[in-house]
Amino acid sequence: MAEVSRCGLVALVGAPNVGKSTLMNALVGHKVGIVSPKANTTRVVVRGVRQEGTAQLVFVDTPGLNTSTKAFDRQLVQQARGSLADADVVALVIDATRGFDAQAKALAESFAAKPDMQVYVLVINKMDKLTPRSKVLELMTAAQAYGCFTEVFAVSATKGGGVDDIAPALAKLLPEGPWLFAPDQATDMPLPLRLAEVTREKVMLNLHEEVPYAVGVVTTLLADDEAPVLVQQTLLLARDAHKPLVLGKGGGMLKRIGSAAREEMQTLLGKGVRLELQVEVKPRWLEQQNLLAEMGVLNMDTGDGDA
Ligand SMILES: Nc1nc2c(ncn2[C@@H]2O[C@H](COP(=O)(O)OP(=O)(O)OP(=O)(O)O)[C@@H](O)[C@H]2O)c(=O)[nH]1
Ligand SMILES: [Mg+2]
Repeated sequence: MAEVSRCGLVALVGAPNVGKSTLMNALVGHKVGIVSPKANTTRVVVRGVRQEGTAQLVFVDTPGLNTSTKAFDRQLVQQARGSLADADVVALVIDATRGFDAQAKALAESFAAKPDMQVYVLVINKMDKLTPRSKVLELMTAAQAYGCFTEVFAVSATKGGGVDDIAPALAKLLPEGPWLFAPDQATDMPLPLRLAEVTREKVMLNLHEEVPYAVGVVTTLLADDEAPVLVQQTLLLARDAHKPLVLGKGGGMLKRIGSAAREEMQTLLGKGVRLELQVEVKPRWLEQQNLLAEMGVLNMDTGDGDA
């Protein structure tokens, strides 16, 4: 007898920096979401697809939930909460070394208050950093006490340990239904946005303190019928004072960002890329809805973030 097809959304939620995007990339087997050591790297809700037997798991990586009151950060949190509400399975990701910190605790308590509303699982990530490893037992006991987690996984998203157990277990929890994506599609993120995110990751990795958070990246031209593929992007800066830092001495910083981004774009596209970056100071870009939508921070279809 043929097995039924299953398909569902698995939202990865949690505090900033716990490794949600790294985990999603490991689960999908492709780099679809950007990663950096800095908190609040993800600004865009990214979907990544994985086939597991007859099931299609659609992972939804979300911006880390934080308690910032800044309008821009609130929009990110709203996006993350929207994805959480739509999901068939909610995977709370925690950092093993931080355990149930205030953010994770608040989420776990909210799940425990409505245990039948969705299926909840817990992913204890960064196990490679936990010493002694036996400390995980305390976390497992704490998880059990919430009474809402159907499964608990202890993994290392960077080293790979335990990650392979997640998809088969989650596949069984998904509802029956037709697949939403073509089997070879890793993400539904539009290519111009995906390429802008590649550059933003290099911005996050190379610039420091408040500067990278005030930079937005927009792809203004993508000519993929040309060889090499031509990509033009604009880095939007919120402050004039950031310009010398983003450009660097003799333009060196921008060159470094550009060449790292170009290299990754070539790997992604499997073709040569010519990347042209320009920098524009646009003090209010963080409030401009059209720019935010272009960067995927706002979902135009649902009008999210209008508040
Ligand atoms: N040691 C170790 N580091 C990890 C692991 N998973 C992720 N990291 C690192 O943790 C940092 C944050 O990873 P991200 O995947 O960007 O975290 P995130 O939860 O998506 O963060 P936000 O998007 O800011 O909410 C990066 O430096 C990762 O390399 C892990 O299993 N072990
Ligand atoms: Mg992330």
